[in-house]
Amino acid sequence: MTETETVAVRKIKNEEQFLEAELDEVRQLQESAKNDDFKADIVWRNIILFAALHFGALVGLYQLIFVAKWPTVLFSFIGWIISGLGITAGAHRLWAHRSYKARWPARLTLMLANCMAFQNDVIEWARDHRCHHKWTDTHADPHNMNRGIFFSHVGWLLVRKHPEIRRRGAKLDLSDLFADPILRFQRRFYLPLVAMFCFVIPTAIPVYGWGENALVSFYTAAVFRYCFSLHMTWLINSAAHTFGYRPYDPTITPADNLLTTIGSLGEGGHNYHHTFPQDYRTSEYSLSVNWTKLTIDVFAALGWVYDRKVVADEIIARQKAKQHKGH
Ligand code: ST9
Ligand code: ZN
Ligand code: ZN
Repeated sequence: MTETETVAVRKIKNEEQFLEAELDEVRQLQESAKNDDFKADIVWRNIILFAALHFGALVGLYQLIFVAKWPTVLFSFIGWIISGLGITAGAHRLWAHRSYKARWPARLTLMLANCMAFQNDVIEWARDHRCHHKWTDTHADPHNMNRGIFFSHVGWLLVRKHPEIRRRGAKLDLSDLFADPILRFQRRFYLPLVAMFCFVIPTAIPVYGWGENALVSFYTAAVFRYCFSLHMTWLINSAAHTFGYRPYDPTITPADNLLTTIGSLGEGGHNYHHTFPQDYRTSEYSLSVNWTKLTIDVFAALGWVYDRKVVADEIIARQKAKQHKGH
């Protein structure tokens, strides 16, 4: 064996050992997640704020059905799409997974849409999401499914985080996120940006655009739209980790689910996504309702984004076939 070959073999062996150690760590975490008696500290401030938000959203739903002018209804619908894209195309596919590259006009647009979604700044969102993928269903996963469907849906936002999240999360490399001046700007001015893009502007447009009553506008286009979009997002952590098909890896909780795909603008191919997180489509199925993919493709046609990563069809087919061997 030549020296270069020996070095290459040693490198592969090191990598194998490293991967084995990582797997062991995840297995240990999964075991401890199943049987321990960790008690979480309730954050009453969040419970009160979310209760108020849901009360406001019910008022908004009533007004949307019985009171609001039809352009306000349409505008609330568009608000769900725009803010949703700030999460799906922005925080999720671009920043958390780096599944494509974006020039500044796309990053700025997505950052502002993301402020409309008000789901924590992108750096915090992507940090939690990287934890979710690396340590899925363990105590280091912020919305660990083993703590129940309510916890993974919203409960995780109502209690202090498990110390394992902070401990393991501190090891993540977030340098790419902090290197983006648009994300540093968002983090620095997050609350005023959210106030403007999630509440003030969505309330003002119906009022000045077509003479909607200001309160009706606030409850429908801001409060209801915000609360609805939150649930559509949270369903990916709860429903799409519970119900559906698991063609790519039957051993994990994430599942492919058409209903959550519709509500989340194309994010419900969750078994696929956890198997191939680097694919900018986040799903190879139900592409017809994958509005996020469509948007990224339109951005690409404008020259705003490039280098969209996809997993080759043969690899997808092989992965699927592997699961059905012997069944
Ligand atoms: C919201 C987010 O709703 C929803 C995300 C859903 C994700 C879904 C993913 C699915 C795929 C994509 C599908 C998209 C579909 C979209 C469809 C759209 C139509 N690593 O948090 P703190 C450290 S947000 C490393 O205060 P507590 C760190 O040092 C809703 N370190 O912990 C941190 O300090 P800093 C609106 C971490 O005190 C420090 O700990 N927002 C990590 O335990 C303290 O952090 C809210 O409601 C980590 N992962 O409080 C706010 N995490 O940040 C809710 C923390 O300065 N949040 N550290 O570096 C809170 O109030 C609090 O976070 C808490 C925990 C009470 C939950
Ligand atoms: Zn997931
Ligand atoms: Zn993801």
